[in-house]
Amino acid sequence: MKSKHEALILVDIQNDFLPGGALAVARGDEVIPVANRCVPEFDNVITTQDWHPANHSSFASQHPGRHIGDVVKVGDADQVLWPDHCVQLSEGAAFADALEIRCDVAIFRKGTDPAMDSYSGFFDNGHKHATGLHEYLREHQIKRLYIMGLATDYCVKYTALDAAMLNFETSVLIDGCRSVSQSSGDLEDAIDEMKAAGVQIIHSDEIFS
Ligand code: VGL
Ligand code: ZN
Repeated sequence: MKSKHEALILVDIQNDFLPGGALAVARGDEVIPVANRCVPEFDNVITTQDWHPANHSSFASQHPGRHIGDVVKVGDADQVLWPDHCVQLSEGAAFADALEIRCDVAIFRKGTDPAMDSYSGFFDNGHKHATGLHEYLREHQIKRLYIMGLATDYCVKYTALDAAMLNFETSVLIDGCRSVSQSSGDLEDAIDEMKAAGVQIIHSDEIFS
């Protein structure tokens, strides 16, 4: 059992990121049994939930003539265009059915502003608006974070980078993550970037030792 100063953050384990979903991550369903093994070890379990309005500016459908995967300017920011996904209240936005989370889990929703995307569970991509996760962790005197979920190279990475920047001792449970990118180089880059920021990359078995 982990101490009360430690928390598990389950990033975006939602139907649309699973095989068959709108923004399917290859083998994304494989993170679920890892999460289900880890959850009982923690007093503090937090989930993030990608939670977009139907007209979200990260959706290629909102940019006539542009395609999924294109990068466009939204305001000052570069925005990768995605298929419509995780629309508020849709089945795709719901947590995976097989995910065994207790009713006391804290949920932080992100990507709710139509004009700004939010990969991190802490801040939007412009670092202007906070989700409340940082305050929540401070109030609960959490010092150490274990992060896993979907996707390694987007929401897991940016959540972990912000966690480290905010001075949490941060570990990513890498066997509990899957990446959007199909090219192994991009995944390696994401891992290197997290390590360089002081994030530990560990296997979930290590939390049981
Ligand atoms: C994510 C792309 C768009 C993620 C969310 O959860 O990694 N990726 N929205
Ligand atoms: Zn999204």
